[in-house]
Amino acid sequence: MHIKKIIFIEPVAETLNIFTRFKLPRLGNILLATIMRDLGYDSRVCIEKKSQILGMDLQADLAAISTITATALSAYEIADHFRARGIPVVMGGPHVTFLPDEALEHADYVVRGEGEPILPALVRALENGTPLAEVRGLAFRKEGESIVNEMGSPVTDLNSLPFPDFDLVHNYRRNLLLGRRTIPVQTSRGCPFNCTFCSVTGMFGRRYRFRSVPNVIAELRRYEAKRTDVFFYDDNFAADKAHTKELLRAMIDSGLGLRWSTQVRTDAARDPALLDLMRRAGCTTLYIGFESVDPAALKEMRKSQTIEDMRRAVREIRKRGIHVHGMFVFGFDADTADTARATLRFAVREKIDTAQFLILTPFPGTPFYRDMEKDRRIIDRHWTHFDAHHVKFKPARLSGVELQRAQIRAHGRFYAPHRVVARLLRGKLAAFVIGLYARRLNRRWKRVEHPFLQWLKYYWKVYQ
Ligand code: B12
Ligand code: SF4
Repeated sequence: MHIKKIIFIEPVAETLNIFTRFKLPRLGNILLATIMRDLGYDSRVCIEKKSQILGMDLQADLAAISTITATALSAYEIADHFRARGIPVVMGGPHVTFLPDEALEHADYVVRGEGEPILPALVRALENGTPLAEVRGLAFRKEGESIVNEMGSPVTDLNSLPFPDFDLVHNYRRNLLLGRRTIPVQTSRGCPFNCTFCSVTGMFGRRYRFRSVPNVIAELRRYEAKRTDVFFYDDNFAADKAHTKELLRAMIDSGLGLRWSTQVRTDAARDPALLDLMRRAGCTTLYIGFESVDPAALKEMRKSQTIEDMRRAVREIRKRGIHVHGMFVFGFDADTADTARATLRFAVREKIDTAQFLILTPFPGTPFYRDMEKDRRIIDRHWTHFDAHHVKFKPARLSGVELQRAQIRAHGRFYAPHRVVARLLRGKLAAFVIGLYARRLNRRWKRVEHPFLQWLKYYWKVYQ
């Protein structure tokens, strides 16, 4: 097979969530496109809604499609569309990594795990006609049967990866908000923890790997502070505190002046010096997975965090003028309607600036998925709704409708008009603006998702 042009595609989620307005792409496809461009292939990346992609006349010798669970059905339709035009399709990402057989109904090849070593090996094998069975991390079909090769190893030297070239993304420049755009930068992969609902460790492993400080600084120098905000895509930015401090000091010394945000665990706040450095290095927002205020639920999900850790984190971070975005999850076996009420009370009392109340979702590749699968508690596989905003499993102590309502109510109350205004009066302009946006989004979500709520009620009546 002769391959010259590769089109990389990531379908944008079809459902509404708080990030709908902010076009943040996942980095995988952009990195892979950069690698293939550097190897001499004509690479382009297209991150659009399915309808737009299907309407574009995209020509290529290979379509490389990325997907998470919520975008899997769109990705499959796009794959079918390319294959119908005689263009072979390779898929990758956390959904197909764990469900390669399902994906092979739509794709010719599936790459499982980190794609950087695997995609070039696949393309080489296709061009040279060498056996696909030798490409580790690959799944493919042979004489109608799926062959799933042994998993490949994760990238050991993250410094060996190129800096992602965002100019390869179709229309990326239009992603401006008030004249600025957010650039994703990943400085580490993997997480030493192993929360039951999270697919990060299954995908990237528990060994925490990071790029060297000079390597990260060299990438940051490419971005202009006047027009760019950075979002560090690390799952746990401060997993190795000594290394994180070294990076933060280098950011301060280099005088880059970039504003940035990232995700950390509450344990980052046990180290005041780390938080001070974060502030000085330009941190504006920390996204924290608080998950639950119920110690039984925290234990059930193996979060390794206490309520005191959570309180300390909010207090210490807010004290330094950094915006706290809290993420909570409802639906653990320990949860009742009271848990949702207690969570809301915590979020309001501790003055968390903005919050998301998500629904526990069985994502393939997680221990929670395996448990729900074993106990036949997954309702259906309409993957588009696996976006942490829809109930897709049978909770233990609530009905599906009660769980969904608890989540809707928590959002409604957290973003009640008097609370949104109170945040403005405390001088939290960003929390106020996001609050207004979240209120509008809530109303829209309830309108758009009315049929889903009706269906959920019907399902519980008929099948329970
Ligand atoms: C940044 C981020 C976001 C951003 C932007 C993401 C987006 N546009 O989807 C924001 C904050 C908006 C977000 C939101 C959500 N996210 Co998010 N997010 C991430 C995060 C932290 C980093 C993504 C990233 O760039 N990773 C780094 C790159 C290198 O990895 P990658 O893109 O997956 O690519 C590698 C491989 O997957 C593979 N690969 C990927 N694509 C392809 C394609 C081909 C052809 C090949 C060969 C290989 C390949 O090779 C790549 C290189 O190694 C990941 C966790 C993680 N570490 O990945 C979660 C993650 C992707 N998010 C997740 C979830 C659940 C969500 C939400 C649904 C819930 C929420 N938290 O609100 C929403 C909805 C998003 C949506 N699109 O609908 C889950 C997805 C699980 C799943 N199976 O679906 C993840 C994995 C985290 C987790 N806890 O499990 N997210
Ligand atoms: S939820 Fe966060 S701390 Fe837990 S395993 Fe996933 S990335 Fe690590």
